[in-house]
Amino acid sequence: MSLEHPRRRDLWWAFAAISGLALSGSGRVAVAPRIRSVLNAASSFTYKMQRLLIGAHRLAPEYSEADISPAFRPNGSIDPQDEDYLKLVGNHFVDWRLKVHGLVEHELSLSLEQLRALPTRTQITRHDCVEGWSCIAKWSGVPLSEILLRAGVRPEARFAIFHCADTLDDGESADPENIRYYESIDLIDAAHPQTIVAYDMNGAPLTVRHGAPLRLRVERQLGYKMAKYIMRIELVQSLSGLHGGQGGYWEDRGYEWYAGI
Ligand SMILES: Nc1nc2c(c(=O)[nH]1)N[C@H]1C(S)=C(S)[C@@H](COP(=O)(O)O)O[C@H]1N2
Ligand SMILES: [Mo]
Repeated sequence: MSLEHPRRRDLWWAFAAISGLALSGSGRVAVAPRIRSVLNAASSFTYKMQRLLIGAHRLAPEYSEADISPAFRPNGSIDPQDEDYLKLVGNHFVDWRLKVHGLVEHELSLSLEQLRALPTRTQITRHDCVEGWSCIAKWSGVPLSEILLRAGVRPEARFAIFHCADTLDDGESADPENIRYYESIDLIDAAHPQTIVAYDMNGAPLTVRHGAPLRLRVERQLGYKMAKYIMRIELVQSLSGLHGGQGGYWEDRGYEWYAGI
């Protein structure tokens, strides 16, 4: 019974969402714009069904204040030395803007102040690194769906790419642009209620080691998906034209693109 219930609920949701999509063209059924845009963006019926059936709605566990780890381990880049980033740090990110571009109706350029004025979500979640450690923290930020709603996702878009400020020198690439950290998620995860771009950690602005001024939280996936030092969010149809073509810095080096927990 306990196994059946969520599955049936997801089936109903899939059915409702897809029939809603079919009817929405006639204007008779109002479907939440963010869900409609995600479903429009999915290229095939099979993709829609598969993605919905593995649980578009499932929430990652949330914890209480008492569970917050006393020390949250920083990992990967913790002190980027890129010149453009150091300039932004030097001026307390007053000149930093989040650019939202690619397959959108309206390009956005948002200051931290503007981001803080948008709807907020706070969540206490567990971060699992692929290396085998976990930490719990409280994250506050803007649901990515709220940003995408304002940018307007074009129907061809299927993925959101997060372009980061930090260069990881793997000694292999001659072009520094190829070794800037980047990550991507599909539009189902982009619309998930726990997918936020976070500016606060445990009630204080993000520190540099944890990704200041803005980092992704995509709570149903592993730590390497949680892009820190976000500079741009780009909506694209395909991941193949970008860097190594696998959708992320670590994916280009052999990690799974969908890093489900
Ligand atoms: N820009 C950027 N984002 C990144 C990384 C990185 O090196 N650069 N490392 C990833 C990995 S492997 C993990 S586990 C988490 C670590 O986040 P933390 O430093 O807040 O613990 O960030 C992820 N996001
Ligand atoms: Mo990680």
